[in-house]
Amino acid sequence: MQKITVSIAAMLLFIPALAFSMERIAPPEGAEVYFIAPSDGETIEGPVTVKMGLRGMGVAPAGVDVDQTGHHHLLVNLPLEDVDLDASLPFSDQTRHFGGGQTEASLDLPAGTHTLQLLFMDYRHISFDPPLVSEQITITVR
Ligand SMILES: [Cu+2]
Repeated sequence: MQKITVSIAAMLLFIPALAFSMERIAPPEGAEVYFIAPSDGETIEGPVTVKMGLRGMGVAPAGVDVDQTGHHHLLVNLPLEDVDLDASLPFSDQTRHFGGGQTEASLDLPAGTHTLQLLFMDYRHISFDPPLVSEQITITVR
């Protein structure tokens, strides 16, 4: 009985530590995120089809904690320097989540020039350390 009490006490101590831990995870060696489409400098008739590429890791839905997986995010007209990589990424038009595990998306963007950058994050929407980002590309929507 005493053993059970001790185990439960240990679990109660451990659970809050897990819930609030925002330690960033190191990605596997050689993991890479990149655009399959569009290409940098491309002029496109909207809507824009974005195809997200990933090497060396797997895609899993948000909230599913499987080792060496995560989900795609797209920064729209937002420089990486403006993202707090130690916090959970907010949901906005500039920070889009593909938490269903999507690798392709259709974007409605107004006519003009836009920058796009992929950011691959873990099941908690937290960046890996170092961050897994694509190059930032610039497209023009007609
Ligand atoms: Cu997310």
